[in-house]
Amino acid sequence: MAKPLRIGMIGYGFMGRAHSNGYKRVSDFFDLEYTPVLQAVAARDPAKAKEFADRWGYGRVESDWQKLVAAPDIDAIDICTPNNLHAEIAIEAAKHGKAILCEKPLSMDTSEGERMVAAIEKAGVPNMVWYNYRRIPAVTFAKQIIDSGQLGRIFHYRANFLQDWTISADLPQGGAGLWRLDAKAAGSGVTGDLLAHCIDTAIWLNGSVTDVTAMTETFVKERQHQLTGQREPVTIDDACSFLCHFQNGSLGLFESTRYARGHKALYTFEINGENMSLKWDLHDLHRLQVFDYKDAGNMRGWKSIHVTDGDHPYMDKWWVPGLAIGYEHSFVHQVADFLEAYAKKQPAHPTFRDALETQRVCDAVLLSGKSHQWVNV
Ligand code: NAI
Ligand code: SOE
Repeated sequence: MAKPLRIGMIGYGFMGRAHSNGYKRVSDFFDLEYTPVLQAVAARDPAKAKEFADRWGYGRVESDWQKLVAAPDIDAIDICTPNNLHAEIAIEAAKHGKAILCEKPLSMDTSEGERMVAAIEKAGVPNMVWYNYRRIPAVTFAKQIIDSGQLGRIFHYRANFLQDWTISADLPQGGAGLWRLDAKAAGSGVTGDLLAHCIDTAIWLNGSVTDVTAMTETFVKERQHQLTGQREPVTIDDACSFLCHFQNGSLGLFESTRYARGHKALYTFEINGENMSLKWDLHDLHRLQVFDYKDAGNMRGWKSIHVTDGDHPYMDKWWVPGLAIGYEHSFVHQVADFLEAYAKKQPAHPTFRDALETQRVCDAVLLSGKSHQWVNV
């Protein structure tokens, strides 16, 4: 019988649901030494928290997160709150010796991230950050192909994360649902929210970024704040594009915006090596596009691999070849990988330290956006 890992969840919004689904599904499909137990959820609104707990099967509700991180019946704290609470909760949870799973971006900025890494490493607690796109089978498969060396020397890496939900100048900022527009809650705009995913995947697939030059823009300069009722300056980046060098000598090109009319969550990346190129698109998440220069000349072309076979990453745990899984399964996979690492007392990637590297790139990008200079990471 699997041993319990008792989860204390903080925040019951979008990610609270995505993670809860991951915890609930994982042991049905993966054979693991530990199984998550939905022990308790903490949130400020007791009625809403109770409704969430009842729906998802959490054992009890705590009125504030401080009680949850100190509770003796909790093994792991899952941080699903807006970004400005990640550090405080993680540092406190580390003091209580809890394992910590934290949503992305790790922190509001690099210095806060460094304090978090110092705290969790001092406490020696298991830790992981939810950069879940790594766990989409086609993305993990791209990693396997790249690591096999088949691409040869890498020349280019490019990624986009495009949305369109903040175009209206009437949209308020701050508070429930709109904290992403308020720099005090989010830290930054698209850089920390969307490019952080692209940067995490890029570092994982293509290695470290050495320096960056960026362009940022805030298209709507003032918005009504939901909490104060006042019109206040908008200080997040609405759009951000940057160029970079990777340590392996390749060149990077990244773009993210919430003003690309028609795009809801278009995350794409492409990597070009001397022998092979790979590209992926979140809207067609099961497919990995591959161009292999080693194919016979008259047969060369982009092929589209449907990553659903039993020998593709994670897919032997699901249905029969050809049948699809989706976005939510990336969280199931991340829970499975965390539990496996937890049982073996090994790091679960991306660790807080891995995510700090992404944070450093984000900060360099934001600094370059202001200074209009190249910035070393
Ligand atoms: P959300 O707004 O849907 O939910 C946030 C939750 O935090 C709400 O339940 C809210 O009541 C709670 N909360 C706020 N202040 C609190 C406090 N003081 N104590 C306890 N609970 C508090 O936000 P969402 O979309 O779930 O985002 C949460 C985190 O997840 C963010 O860091 C975000 O960047 C990240 N995220 C990651 C995604 C991914 O792809 N890995 C996708 C969406 C969000
Ligand atoms: C923003 O709309 C958002 O939910 C991000 O916060 C997530 O990290 C991204 O995965 C999807 O878009």
